[in-house]
Amino acid sequence: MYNGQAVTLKSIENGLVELVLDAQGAPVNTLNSIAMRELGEAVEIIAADSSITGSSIKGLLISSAKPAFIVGADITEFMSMFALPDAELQQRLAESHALFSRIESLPFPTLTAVNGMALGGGFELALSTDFRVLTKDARVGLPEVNLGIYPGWGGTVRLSRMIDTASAVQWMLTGKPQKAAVALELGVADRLAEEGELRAVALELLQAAVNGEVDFRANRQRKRQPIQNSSEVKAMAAEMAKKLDPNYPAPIQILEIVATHASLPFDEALKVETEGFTTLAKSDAAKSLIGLFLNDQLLKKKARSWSKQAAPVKQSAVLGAGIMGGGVAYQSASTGTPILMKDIRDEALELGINTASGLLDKQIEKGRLTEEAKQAVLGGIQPTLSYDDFSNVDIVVEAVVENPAVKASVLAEVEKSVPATAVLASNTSTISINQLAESVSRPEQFCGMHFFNPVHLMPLVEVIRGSQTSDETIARTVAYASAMGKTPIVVNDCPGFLVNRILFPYFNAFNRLLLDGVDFERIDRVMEGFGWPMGPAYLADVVGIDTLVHADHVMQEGFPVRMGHDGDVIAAALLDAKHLGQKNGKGFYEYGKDENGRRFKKASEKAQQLIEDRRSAQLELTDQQIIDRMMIPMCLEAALCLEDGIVETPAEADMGLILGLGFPRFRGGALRYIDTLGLEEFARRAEEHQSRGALYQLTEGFKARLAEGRSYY
Ligand code: T1G
Repeated sequence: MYNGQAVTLKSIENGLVELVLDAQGAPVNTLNSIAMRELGEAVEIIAADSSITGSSIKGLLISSAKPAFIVGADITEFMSMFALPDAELQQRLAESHALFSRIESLPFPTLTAVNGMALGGGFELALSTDFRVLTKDARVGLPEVNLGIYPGWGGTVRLSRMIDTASAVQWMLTGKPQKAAVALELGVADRLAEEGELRAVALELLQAAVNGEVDFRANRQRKRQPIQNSSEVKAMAAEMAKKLDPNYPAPIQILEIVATHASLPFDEALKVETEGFTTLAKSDAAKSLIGLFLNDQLLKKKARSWSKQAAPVKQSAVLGAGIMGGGVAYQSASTGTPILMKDIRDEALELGINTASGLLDKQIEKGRLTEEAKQAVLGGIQPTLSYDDFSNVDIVVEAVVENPAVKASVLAEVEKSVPATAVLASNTSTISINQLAESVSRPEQFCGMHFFNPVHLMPLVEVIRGSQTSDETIARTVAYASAMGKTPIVVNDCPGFLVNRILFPYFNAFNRLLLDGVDFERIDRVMEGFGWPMGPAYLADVVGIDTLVHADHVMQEGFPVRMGHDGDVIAAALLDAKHLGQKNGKGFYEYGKDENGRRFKKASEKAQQLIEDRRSAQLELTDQQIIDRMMIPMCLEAALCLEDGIVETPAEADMGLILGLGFPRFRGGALRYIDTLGLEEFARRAEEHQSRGALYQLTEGFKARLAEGRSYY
């Protein structure tokens, strides 16, 4: 009947026809323009045939020939539509609505068989049929909110009329794939089937509907009726909207349009959905969030490419059982790579094992792990005080104290005990990889492997290439990081590597603002309003003032012009006053518990006084000027890291900041932020603050881009 590149229509048993999604040459089925066109053509054939009296077609089954049903619209292609004028974008959406409504008005029962995943537009297609049968391990959902948009092909209307509206709103607000059992319980799935029985169960239900044993028209009516308790929906939506972050417009819009179209007839409700969609599609947040999805795909591709070249890592080892070493041991063992955990003191080893055990207990409490699995993971960590068992180790992560001499001696020592092919990787956060490479006899097999604290939560691992590091070493280290469930980014050696190098101009700018008389509580409020999880003063307390001062010296030596000599005047003064930050309860803020045991954080008068004693100006700045003063040095350093070849792509630079620092996702990263402002506007703002030091100097590469109008994405 119809054979396309992505869609096949064939006649099966008893007057049933089947639409099979199977995008040729693609890893997954997406509803790209080819698939949508072919779906339309195939549905037209069905509709034309069924309009003829005595048509043989009695029912329609939609299925997939791939391991997953459909993962959604093709994001890259769909995003390109966002540049269209509103009216044209709305017209495109209306065409998709028309296709789904065409399916919904066929004169016989229709059913979708879902295997694997039905997400976004794929799930919206499934919602347009009368019935849905899912495999028990299938997942369905509407993840569009993660992209800064919302379902644009009728999902906000159909789902909120097929299940209770509160659940429908939760599905759309969280964007999470939902279990098949939940879909069945809520009524958006009609049957569940074992993996190998999906087709049989689907055809049985479809045949029952064809035979009139199940009323398919009732399902259609349910979708087309306005929501009964629409006034309660409006009240619920208004209440929920108050708790949402205004920096992310999509969840707010979802609540608004569901509340608006709840009481409307079906076709008018679709129009409300379409009108609201175009506003969101053009938002900066949508551009940034879709950009992050595409960045993530790039990082996955690069990690897969490295991993393909890598020799396997069957046995690893970590030197140092402290917070980082214990975290590496836990992460390695809990993702299936057995690891030796070496230290020089029994107590340290005990602490490392207890840390891992505590993390596993938390997994058990959450019902994600059994006691037996916990023991298996702990069995994958072999504590040791010697190198005796290092003869079959494939990679060693050095995570001893942040002291160059100690690291150098430990690396030289362990190298004698491991196979000649083993990789040595240092978890150092501030010491030059090239410098440490001088302590080993096989520098080509040495690199950096910088985890972020806490290791089990922070996704990023910087894999740092020294000047002599071989590709094999990088490949093996990337493969091991990926096997640990981490996101590796390969960077070249320089002070601070990628993330800390970009972070320090931000801290230096903060220091400059304090000396210019701006209050640190206000700076924190402004930067948290910008979207950072913590303002710079709070972040400094969490990182640790001593750590900050130490790292700042490394950055000052590395980049004397930009990273200034007054970069840490305030932090050094806090350190002198024994204000170490959260670790000893006082830094910029004081931390403790009040008489009711409630934690408090309040500005430290001592900190305020020592800042006042060092203040050299009293500038009156607007909030936007504070944001510019903080963000411009960070963005320029990211630009410089790209120009200096520390990182290969804007995507990797931005993902490093998102994953390593918690850079606000809706802003997409430092280089995305420059693009959002526009290079000219960014340059104008940098010019405004030139007098506050070299941190605001435009880089040569930036100037070239500015002259050519070449954005970062
Ligand atoms: N568009 C294009 N390619 C996609 C894609 C998509 N939506 N989803 C996955 N891919 C590709 C991906 O690039 C990779 O390709 C391969 O599939 C495997 O992906 C109108 C507007 C589905 C959970 O947001 O969340 O529908 O690199 O490596 O880890 O209302 O991909 O192998 O060449 O990530 O197993 C809504 C996005 C779209 C789902 C699978 N849908 N995708 O994860 O594999 S908007 C989504 C994912 C929409 C409508 C709206 C994940 C996954 P390659 P992968 P995975």
